[in-house]
Amino acid sequence: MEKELLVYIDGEYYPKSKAKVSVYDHGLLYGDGVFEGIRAYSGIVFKLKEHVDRLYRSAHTIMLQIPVTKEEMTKIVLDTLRKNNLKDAYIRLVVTRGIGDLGLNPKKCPKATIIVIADTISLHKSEAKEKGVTAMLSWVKRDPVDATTHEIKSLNYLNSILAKIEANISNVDEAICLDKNGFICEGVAENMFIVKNRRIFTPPSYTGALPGITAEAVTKLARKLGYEVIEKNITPYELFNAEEVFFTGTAAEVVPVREINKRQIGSGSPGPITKRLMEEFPKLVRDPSEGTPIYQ
Ligand code: PXG
Repeated sequence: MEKELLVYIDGEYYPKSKAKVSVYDHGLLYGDGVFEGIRAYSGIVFKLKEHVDRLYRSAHTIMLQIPVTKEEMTKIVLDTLRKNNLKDAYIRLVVTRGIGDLGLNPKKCPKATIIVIADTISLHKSEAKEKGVTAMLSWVKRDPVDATTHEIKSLNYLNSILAKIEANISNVDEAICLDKNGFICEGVAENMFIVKNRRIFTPPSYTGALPGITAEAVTKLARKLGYEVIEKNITPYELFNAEEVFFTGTAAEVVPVREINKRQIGSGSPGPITKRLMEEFPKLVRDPSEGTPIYQ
């Protein structure tokens, strides 16, 4: 039998099948917590520092005291990868408000719960990614930039899940959420970019999108390759008439979009700028200067 993966919970490692949290944990009862989805490629954790920094910013915003320092958290992530002998991995870092009682008052939760899951990830490119994915504009609007905004990477993902359900029942690969003014915001777990006249546009952060770490890395990469990247409000009309549309995200990486609400995007297959970024991205994520080595 294959050895079970080990999951870190509050200072201990448990085999995957025994890794459990209390039913009184406010992460479960109220979605009260924050998380990060991180990837490691060929022994390097891509942008680990940026993910840990964002986790602490999310926690700070919801006044969740993480009981370890950023340095300790970084070591916990690396140790979990080492325990599992992983080089290519998907890492889920979760901090919940911790165990409380059945009232929502966070005062009842004396200590946050820290969970690190490091699992394997298949690196095979899906056919959808090569051809481009289909998407739809969802009726589910992104929350405005107030308490439940996606700028906070919180455990409240019902907004994204509802949009994903619509994509599933409509038989398309992904859903795109608009902001409350009707401008393009982001995918369910991806940021969005469009290409027009060789220039790249992406929605501004005040639409309530998560400030994506992949989006930032891809923006820098695109600028290095000589493309202009501009933050601007994007309308559905501009999206439908873009030459190219692509998503970015830790799980998604760089993914071309070929159809939105049955309108063909550009030529209907991945455009030259998206293809160029998809070509360069695997090199970027394996660049030691862009991440943290697991084994040194
Ligand atoms: N928007 C939202 C709402 C997200 O949740 C992104 C954009 C892309 O951000 P990054 O920093 O990853 O480039 C996300 C990322 C999961 C999972 O397991 C979710 C994300 C990332 C990885 C895994 O659902 N969300």
